[in-house]
Amino acid sequence: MDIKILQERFASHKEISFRILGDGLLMVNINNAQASASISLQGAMVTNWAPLGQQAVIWVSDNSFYEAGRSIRGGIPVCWPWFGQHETESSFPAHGFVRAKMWDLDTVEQLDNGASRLQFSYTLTNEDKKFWPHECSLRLRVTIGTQLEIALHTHNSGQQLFTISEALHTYFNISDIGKVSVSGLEGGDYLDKVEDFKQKTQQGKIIFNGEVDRVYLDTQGTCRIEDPIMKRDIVISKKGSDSTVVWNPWEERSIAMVDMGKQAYRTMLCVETANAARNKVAIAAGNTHTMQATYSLESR
Ligand code: TA6
Repeated sequence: MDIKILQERFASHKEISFRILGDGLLMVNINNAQASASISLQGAMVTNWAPLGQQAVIWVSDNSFYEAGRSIRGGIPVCWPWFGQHETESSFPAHGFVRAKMWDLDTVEQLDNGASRLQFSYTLTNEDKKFWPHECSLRLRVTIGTQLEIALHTHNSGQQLFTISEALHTYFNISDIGKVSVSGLEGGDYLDKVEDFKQKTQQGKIIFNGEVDRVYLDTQGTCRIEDPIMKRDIVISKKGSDSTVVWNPWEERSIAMVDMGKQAYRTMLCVETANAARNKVAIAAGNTHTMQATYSLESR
């Protein structure tokens, strides 16, 4: 996908612009009356969203790489067609393979309510067949306004049912991990990846004083990241998702990740809209499955 082709194709849309980041990542910037955002065409990854007058809601590491084939650390990675490690092939990339692939930007719409709606698609290549031998098409619809809405559509265009796990692996920008809490998952069962996937039940709100890496199962409700320092709640609602992943790497894991940095974990928190573990999704031939997350801010 060439920047000049995109600039010509969407020349009438004054609310978007294109630029090259790092050593060649093609980005689309959106500035409308309600918000600003940035999306990398590699992975169709939202790397920034801020409603007008608000601090950034999406976090990206200061040490992130911006290079072809490597997922940016932060933003909203699209994990598909599996979440986490592949079930049987340890050599396969974690979180699937589409987050490091070039997607197409197909349409840009200016909605009546002032939001901008961009639709991306990824067409699997022959090379991808070694990871995923099924006929299917993938679309991501991003709506940028006072809310951010992300919808991931998987269409099974083949003759056989297939099963996926998936996540919108969103990194949220917070004041300090020691000061925030997450509500909405109270009483939920979760797999604790820090204790070898041991199943536990969430008691009260989630607070953070060490590494947290949990897959909450059978959870369809709205979550909130409550941030008393930034005086805001980040409200996370969803459709078509039965799992919610909560992750903060804490200091030791943060230091071990070359694209994170020693203190980076203090100002980020992942609350991911997902279908994972026993919530994997079977998609019959000819059917389309949609998983959608919507983010909004409320003052505290
Ligand atoms: O969603 C949490 C998690 O599965 C963690 O276990 C950690 O691996 C994180 O994703 C980041 O994964 P990545 O492959 O992007 O480094």
